[in-house]
Amino acid sequence: MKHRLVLIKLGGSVITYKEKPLSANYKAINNISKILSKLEIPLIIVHGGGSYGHYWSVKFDMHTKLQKYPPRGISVVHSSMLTLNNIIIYSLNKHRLNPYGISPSSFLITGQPNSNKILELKKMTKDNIIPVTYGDAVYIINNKYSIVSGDVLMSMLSKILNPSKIIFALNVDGLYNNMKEKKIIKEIKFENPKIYKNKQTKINLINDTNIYDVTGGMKRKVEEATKMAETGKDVIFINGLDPRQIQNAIQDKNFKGTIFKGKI
Ligand code: IP8
Repeated sequence: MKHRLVLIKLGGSVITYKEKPLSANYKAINNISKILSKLEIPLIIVHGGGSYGHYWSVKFDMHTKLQKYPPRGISVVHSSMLTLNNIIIYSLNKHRLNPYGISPSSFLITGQPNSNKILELKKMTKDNIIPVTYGDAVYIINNKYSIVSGDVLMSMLSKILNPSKIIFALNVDGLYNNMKEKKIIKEIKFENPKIYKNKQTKINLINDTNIYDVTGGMKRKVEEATKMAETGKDVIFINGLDPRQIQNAIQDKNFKGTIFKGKI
């Protein structure tokens, strides 16, 4: 097996029903597991909070800002993320893959990525293991905590692991040109960082339909994708509810979605 690492983020809106507290989309999770089980590719999965982590974060008024939060909130947010992580692990296992749940606290020190710990994840993929990490409530410093988004973890991991593919599985087909026409923007080129950033800012305002999201929804994803593209990596947005698109994107086939072309 050629060692081409794929880093994939399963969005909370794909793996859960975001409007319904604590409800996993088992069908979507199983469909994704099924597709992944056919691919035989070294993989690291990051997943979002959806109606698990975000639901409790909103209840306890917790967000990405570094501050002291109620211990009950920290515990309940984390516990709900463990539950969701376990649902994904169970599904991947059922499809005879070898997932391994990893708390982001195990590779973050004072909120910063620890390279050695992160490099271990890549080493694990060589043993046919799939590390599965997630956005979470994380201890940062001086008894202050923060909700760390899975999107931010994607940037951190990609910087250190240099994956061959970076994929965000969303509940939409990609970035729309506008909400009226809903035409998918196929490619966003990084010709000129300034134009590129302006383009992003405009796009940011589009297709953010999340009712509750403490980490920034689509806007955050676009920001993180832009950061990754800035380091020369292509980033792909596809619809995770249509897992064939995940397969197509991973196997270099035509896919329906948006590609942020990395800066050359
Ligand atoms: O859904 C946030 O992760 P995201 C996780 O990837 C929590 O932004 C705990 C809300």
